[in-house]
Amino acid sequence: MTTRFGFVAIVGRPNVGKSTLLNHILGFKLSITSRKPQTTRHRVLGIWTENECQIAFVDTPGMHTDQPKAMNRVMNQTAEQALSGVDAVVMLTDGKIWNELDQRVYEKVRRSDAPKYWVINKVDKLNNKNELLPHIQNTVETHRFDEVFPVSALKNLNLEPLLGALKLQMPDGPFMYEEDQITDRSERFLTAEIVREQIMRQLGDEVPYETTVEIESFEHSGDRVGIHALISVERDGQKAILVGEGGTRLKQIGIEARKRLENLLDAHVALKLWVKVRASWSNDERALKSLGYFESD
Ligand SMILES: Nc1nc2c(ncn2[C@@H]2O[C@H](COP(=O)(O)OP(=O)(O)OP(=O)(O)O)[C@@H](O)[C@H]2O)c(=O)[nH]1
Ligand SMILES: [Mg+2]
Repeated sequence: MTTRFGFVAIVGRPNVGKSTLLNHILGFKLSITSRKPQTTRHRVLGIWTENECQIAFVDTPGMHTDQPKAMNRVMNQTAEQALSGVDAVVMLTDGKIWNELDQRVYEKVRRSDAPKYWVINKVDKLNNKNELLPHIQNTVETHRFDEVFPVSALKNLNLEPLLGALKLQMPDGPFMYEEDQITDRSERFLTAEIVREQIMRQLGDEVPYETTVEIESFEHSGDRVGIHALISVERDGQKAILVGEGGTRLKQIGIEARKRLENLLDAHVALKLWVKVRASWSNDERALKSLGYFESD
């Protein structure tokens, strides 16, 4: 059997639904999602295998405006680097919107030699799909895409034709991953992400962007997994909000994260969360590196 294997980068500005698209293609909730922009911070590989074709999808942080903070720089770099050496690029936008940030993403996408697919996501929010036609016509006059796919990642609408087009672009070659492998990321990484997802989802805007999660210990014993996770924030006030009155907020984060972890790990999970103040970690290159925020090394 001749097999095919290739990489596909999923790029776009924050919050357009990149991680949701990846999860729905895989049929598995791999990459964390939330209503807040800048949920994804790391490159996450999602591996999709069907019959003779394997595609490694690269989920990326949303490309946003250049901001002085080191972490924003790193997130933008991670997204841009994902464009090199891939066999196809999927650029996502949201409904009828094409704004300045989308344009900035396009400027990067344009430089790639790979086939480029424009995926217009969240079409379930439109009353009438015909509303999209003028938007598509106007945009493709000045932007070069190989094909356009209006989809709803959340509702699994129209994902098959997109996958069909991507499959055709994958070069002949051996699979790079096992057929049942779903990601290149470790259980520890996914565990830290699941805790961070709850922080993104349960807290307002002030805390999550200056929060990071490290797994201090991760121990299997029989059908139980014991996990200690350390949450770092930048200021005392953030710690107080995160912990909540009498520890209620932290407890709720732990409860929700544990449910997802038991699913992921298929085991009973004992999860302990700690919160520590570590001043300005998100603007300190060395701290970022030690926390795993440099993907290119
Ligand atoms: N209505 C609707 N909502 C969607 C769709 N796809 C994603 N969303 C929602 O959009 C929000 C952002 O989704 P994510 O998948 O986290 O977006 P992202 O592009 O990965 O965001 P960043 O990682 O922050 O760049 C979430 O609340 C999703 O549920 C869709 O097809 N329809
Ligand atoms: Mg994401």
